[in-house]
Amino acid sequence: MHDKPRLNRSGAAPKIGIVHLGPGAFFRAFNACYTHEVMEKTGGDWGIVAVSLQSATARDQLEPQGGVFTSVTLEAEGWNPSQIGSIVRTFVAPEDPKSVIAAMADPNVKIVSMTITEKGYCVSPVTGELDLDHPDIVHDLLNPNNPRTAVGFCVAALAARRGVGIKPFTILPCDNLPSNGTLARATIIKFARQLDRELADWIAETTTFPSTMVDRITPATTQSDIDQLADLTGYHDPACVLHEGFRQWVIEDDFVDGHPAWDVGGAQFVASVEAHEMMKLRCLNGTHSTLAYLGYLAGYETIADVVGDPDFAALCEILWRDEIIPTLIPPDGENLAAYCASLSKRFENPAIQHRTWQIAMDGSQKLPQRLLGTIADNFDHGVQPSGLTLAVAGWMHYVGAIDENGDKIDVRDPLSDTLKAASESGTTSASKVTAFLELDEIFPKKLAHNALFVEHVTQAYETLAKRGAKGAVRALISQ
Ligand code: CS2
Repeated sequence: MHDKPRLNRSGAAPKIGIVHLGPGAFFRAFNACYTHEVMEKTGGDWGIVAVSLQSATARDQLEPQGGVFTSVTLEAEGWNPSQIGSIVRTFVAPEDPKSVIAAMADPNVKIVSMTITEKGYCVSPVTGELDLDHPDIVHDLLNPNNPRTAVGFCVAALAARRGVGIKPFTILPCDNLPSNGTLARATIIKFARQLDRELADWIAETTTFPSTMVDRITPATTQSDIDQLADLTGYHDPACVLHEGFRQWVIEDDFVDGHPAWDVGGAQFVASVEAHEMMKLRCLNGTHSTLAYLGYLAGYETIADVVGDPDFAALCEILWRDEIIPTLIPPDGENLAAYCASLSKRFENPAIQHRTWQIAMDGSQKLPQRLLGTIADNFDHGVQPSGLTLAVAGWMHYVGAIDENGDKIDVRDPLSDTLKAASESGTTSASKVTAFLELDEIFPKKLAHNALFVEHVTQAYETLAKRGAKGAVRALISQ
């Protein structure tokens, strides 16, 4: 334990105006910082009640220090810490769901935002709709006043607000999913319709669900980070977050009852975020996942380590130039080549210890919007995307949970058992790849039945088996 005093709030906490679901590192490095800055600069009652839907970690880190935490910007000159005071309370939903619903039903709460990761939306990848057979959704439909999911809590709170005649809140998804607002709207209305058609109609008519694009590279905080910060500041702060200086927030301007002036912190309010979302999901997250799987298999610990290998840096350039940028429409004001050049610099940042293992998590939930859509678009335009196909083959090897040295990989994925079984199907690359492609909760049938894709991903899988990730990347960039 530290001999340093615990960080704590000095002065009054802001009045609450936002409930946020998913108080993880990204939320603290992103939403909480923007909102803190708005209140510092322009005031406003935008204090945040943070709600963890599962773990007590964030609550146990934040409550003892009044919700205040340290945001550390990792700059070339070193660490730049600043204290963030926008979080006022932190709840652990399973401990007291009724208090969470009450907090969301408070008439002063105008926004419910969320960073619940891709799997938090309980969407069936096959239908793209709310999965009514998802065990937590089944539970919440049977126990609507004692929910477990973001969908369940939003509908219970909206029902409470409707019941006492107050307007709804705006629901603001902040996860790496295309059209995340549209997705949240569809899932919440579908869930509500199972319970009460009139409630569902009220939500559809009165509630707004703006989509957003969010971007700030934020590695998981380590104990070493906490210790180093304590030495730097003299305070013990287990809730601290470390992140790059870059950040970008593009938000559809569609709010029921106002919003913080996040644009004072550089956020952009637009009519549609679709082009920004596609640019970011494909250019950043697509290459992130590519580097994570192939880089991990090649033995690299962090993204900076991976792009420090010239062959992997060259692979990124090929992906951006030949396989990703051609599938995109540039958002207004953005130059895609320049955007990717800036990504290259961001990935190279040695101060950002962003582990390939962390980014490799939940690939079954990430691949469709980061890689598979881009691959399908390439094929639709007569292009064989060999780099992205190698990335998919790399993922297949990664989820086989044995690395190139024969050591176990700690694969974190909701479908890890299913994926392991697919990797053990038969003894040939073709049989294993076929088993993966039959997983229609990941691979759209059109792509899984594309003979060219099947042929090339099988070849890539075989090349990885024979030559390893470094050999396979070297071969690809030498073509
Ligand atoms: C990363 C993202 O962990 C991952 O999957 O690709 O968290 C990435 O760091 C952010 O989207 C950057 O904005």
